[in-house]
Amino acid sequence: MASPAVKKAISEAALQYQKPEGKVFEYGTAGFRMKADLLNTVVFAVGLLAGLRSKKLSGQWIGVMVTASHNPAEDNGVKLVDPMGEMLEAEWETYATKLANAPLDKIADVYDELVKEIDVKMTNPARVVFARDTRASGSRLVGVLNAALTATQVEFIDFKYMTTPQLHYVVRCKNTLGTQYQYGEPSELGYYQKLVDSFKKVMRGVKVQGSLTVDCANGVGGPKLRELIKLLDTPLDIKVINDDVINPDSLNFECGADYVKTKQRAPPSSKAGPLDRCASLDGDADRLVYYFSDESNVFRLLDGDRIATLAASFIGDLARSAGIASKLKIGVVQTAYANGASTDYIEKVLKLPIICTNTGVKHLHHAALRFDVGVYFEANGHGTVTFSENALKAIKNTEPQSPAQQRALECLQALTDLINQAVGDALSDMLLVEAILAHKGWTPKEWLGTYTDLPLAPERKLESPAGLQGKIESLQSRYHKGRSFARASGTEDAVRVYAEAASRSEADDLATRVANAVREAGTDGQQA
Ligand code: 16G
Ligand code: MG
Repeated sequence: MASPAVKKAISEAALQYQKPEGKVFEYGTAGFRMKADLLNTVVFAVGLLAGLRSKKLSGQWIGVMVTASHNPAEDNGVKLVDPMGEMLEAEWETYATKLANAPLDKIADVYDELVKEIDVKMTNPARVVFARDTRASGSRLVGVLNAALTATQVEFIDFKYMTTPQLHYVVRCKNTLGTQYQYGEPSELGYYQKLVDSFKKVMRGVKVQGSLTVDCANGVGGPKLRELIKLLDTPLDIKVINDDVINPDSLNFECGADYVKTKQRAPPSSKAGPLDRCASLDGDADRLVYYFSDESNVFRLLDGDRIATLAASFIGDLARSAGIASKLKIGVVQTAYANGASTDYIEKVLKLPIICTNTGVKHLHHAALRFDVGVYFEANGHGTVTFSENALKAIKNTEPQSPAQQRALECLQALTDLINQAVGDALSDMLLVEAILAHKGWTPKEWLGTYTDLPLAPERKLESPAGLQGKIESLQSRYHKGRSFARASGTEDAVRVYAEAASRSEADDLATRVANAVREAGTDGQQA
């Protein structure tokens, strides 16, 4: 039971805020995300829950990230990070939803009911770390978070501005400190140091060709990338663009990974020449896509599917050179958004098993843990590689019989540090891609040449219910290599329609027909 003093403190603190009328909140794939001015009471509830989660887990550190990722500048959001840097356990999403919807004059009672329902030992310590992206509303929301944590007597550390993956890293470091699994120093500097040291080890004896232009979405990734570059005194020529965090409206505006992926074009601000490597981060730097324009100035995208195939092929080759391939189960995790050509390539050329999961990092991450080396990426650029304990042991304990084997083992070892295993991380993924391209001696054109994407139609958004699988399947069977699906968005009030086929016109046609079928099934659906 919560003490009367704590309940009183919660009630008093809560009354400073006003709950938006008639709004129902739901903790979804991206936590809570909406217009920033609606978020005060939601953030307050998340602060209360973070403390409870920590107490429930015997005082382990829990993270709270205030960000709305690739959304427009006027939005914001908040999500919880579990002790190993993973997404909040699914069952707790419902508790978050419950607290966020509690009327303010009852919130202390709902808190107390949750304490009983979850069976939280209130005498346990509670510890929380939090950070935010560069949105103007962030400081107000962090103030609200502070009020909730103070009311419930939670120990906390404010890490100020951080990328989402940096906060995940810090949470994992805090909870592994002093153990044999210590993940790194729990500080921003510790994060850079780990990346820089491991990148140098991976890069021993190889050189990066040409330069890389990185579009930072005018978000928190910009200043953080600049910090990283300062410490990376290697011959990596990185040109930073779209790193304006002063003008609040520039965030994600005509730039960033989401813009590039959905519009299938480079940000207008990009000055890169033909065949130059380019990359875009999203607003909180947990998504990464690459691209370039070819000799005919045609835009070429290298998205999450491409990063997955690149990483899987490289790690597979290294495992073979290191003589440990037979000990490791390497696999790839994708969602239905993965281009069919990438799936074919992984199965037929790389000969690796694939797991297909629902959209959302938590689903991919959990599936990846079923492999010794689990490469997971969403097509939109969220992803990373996980290494099992068995993999880490095999890499560490194998006695090399030749210099080549030794080099492969060293490289794998360094990769386990370079890759952020807590969560997908655009900065870490970027160094991974740069290292692999350098090892392979590949230009982006050679990377693109590994297979040919099936054409896809631009995504359709509809406001009506899904659930038309049979109809969709019969429609897609009429097209050569046709594949389509519709799903309810977890971040917007919309249904998304995806379609690919052997040619662009067939993909467009299929998308239109599926969209119509969804619309007919809906009440008053309309294309957005
Ligand atoms: C969230 C998810 C992302 C997913 C996207 C789908 C995380 C950290 N983020 O941004 O993985 O691709 O939602 O959005 O899990 P949608 O449901 O609106 O299509
Ligand atoms: Mg993001």
